[in-house]
Amino acid sequence: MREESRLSGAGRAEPRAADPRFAADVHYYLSLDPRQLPSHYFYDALGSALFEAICELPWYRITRAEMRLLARSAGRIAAAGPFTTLVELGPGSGQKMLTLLESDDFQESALDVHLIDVSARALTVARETLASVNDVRVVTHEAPYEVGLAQATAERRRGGRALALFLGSNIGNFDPPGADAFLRGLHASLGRRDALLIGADLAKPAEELVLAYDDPLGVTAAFNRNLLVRINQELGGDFDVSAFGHRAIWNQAESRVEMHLVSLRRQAVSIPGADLAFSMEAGETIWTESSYKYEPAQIVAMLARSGFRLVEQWIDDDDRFALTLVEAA
Ligand code: AVI
Repeated sequence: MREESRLSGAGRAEPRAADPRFAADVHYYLSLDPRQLPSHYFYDALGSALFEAICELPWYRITRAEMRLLARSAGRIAAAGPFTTLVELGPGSGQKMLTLLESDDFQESALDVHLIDVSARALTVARETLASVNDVRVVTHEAPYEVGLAQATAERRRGGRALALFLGSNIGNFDPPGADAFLRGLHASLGRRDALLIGADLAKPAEELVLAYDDPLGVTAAFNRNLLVRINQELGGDFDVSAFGHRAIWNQAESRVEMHLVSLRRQAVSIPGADLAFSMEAGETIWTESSYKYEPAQIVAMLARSGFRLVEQWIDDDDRFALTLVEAA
């Protein structure tokens, strides 16, 4: 749960009680050359709110493209069942699950819906979104994905099949070996004939991609810089947040958009909660995120390497996004 930061007499935020894993990761990743930070730390309360705002931006089209595809393909997805259990890893507001459940084809049988997230607040919002759907039992798991998925599949009805959803191109935030390992883990938790629906963004012209990750309103820049705010608040860091620029680049060779924070001047940084002090030169960067973009066949191949076979793939040609339905072989 988010703890409010407390201001000391000098007006400086005292560190909040920090997650020891966050402190260890900040120490490790900021000591690498080039300096890095893992992108999953973007999502504190403010970071999650900024991400929701990003999804509304006209230049960031992933969310809308995926919603269109879900509405269009819901009947075909349901026909690949019947499923008795739906499990969503990172349900966000619950709108995508709602789109599926509102389709007539999913309304024919009673369903258990499991929502998995480390954020209690996200789970509450998603549960409220789904409250109006009839004949659905919603179970929330405030847990890492692997833990929640194991709990959800252990609870499945005897003989019933599960459909897991991993949407929003979250797979793109893993590097290729990490994505393979993650998908292999999902495969190990699912039973034979269980299905996985995965949403992934496709490669497209560089200008479009850079605009999606460096928007003219500066929302993505704030999302990126908030990682430094979080380090200051939770680990007592003294990053001068305004002395960092936001940079988004398309790395064609690796097929990924990279986000970096660029130090605008030489500066000394101390982060007592992570037992770290260092200085940064003007122009030196912290690499904060990779967002891999795929070709449709690469997605199928990646899933096949982890033991899944293709059922069907749907492509949104306007915004170049793919929804891929596979079954555990
Ligand atoms: C959550 N994830 C899939 C987003 C993405 O597109 O990589 C996070 C994001 N970063 C910048 N804008 C959105």
